[in-house]
Amino acid sequence: MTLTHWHRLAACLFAFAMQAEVFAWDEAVDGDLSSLNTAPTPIAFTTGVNVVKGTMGGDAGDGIPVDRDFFTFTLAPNQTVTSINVRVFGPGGASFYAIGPGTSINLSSAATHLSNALISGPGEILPTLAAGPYFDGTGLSNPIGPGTYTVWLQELSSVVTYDFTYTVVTSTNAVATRKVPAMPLAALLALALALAWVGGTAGSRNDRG
Ligand SMILES: [Ca+2]
Repeated sequence: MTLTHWHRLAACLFAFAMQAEVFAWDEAVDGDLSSLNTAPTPIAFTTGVNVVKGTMGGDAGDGIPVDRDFFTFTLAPNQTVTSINVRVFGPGGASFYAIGPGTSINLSSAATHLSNALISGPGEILPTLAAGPYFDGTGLSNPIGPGTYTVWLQELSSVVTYDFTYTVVTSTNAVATRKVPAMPLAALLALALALAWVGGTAGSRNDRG
């Protein structure tokens, strides 16, 4: 295998690793997310695409309690969230999504939220959240920076099935990616030249012996 082939293989493996999905939380497997805004379920996100899926909401008037879903996640100092993509959301309506700072979120005052929005169906929502809250809020950056956050999902008029992905980027990977074209190639060429020189020297000695 030539050096070019090795580089192509490494690039493919890196791309695969970056796109790999992780089921960060699947209610069908991991259980219902917390319904308490003061004790959200902690979810450990990893670098790459983190899937959070489940159901929430309730049918107003039929006696079924509303299932609000709350979870919290933490981004390390070198991590950001670059995408919040809604892949499944139905039945479509105008469900409430909010994100706030810390390990709880206020149900009675949206002024303490970073941002919030009404979700009607699939699509990327981070730009919408970053553009400004639907109700009062202090603002959310895009990408979302390091820190701890709590998410609140709520629908009052129907039971909603949802599937979100949260894409986490770790900056050490970004730095490594930028260095790939220059450093490893130069190092490998130097190593190849050194091995060729050593091999040539050894060959010369054997010839003399
Ligand atoms: Ca739920």
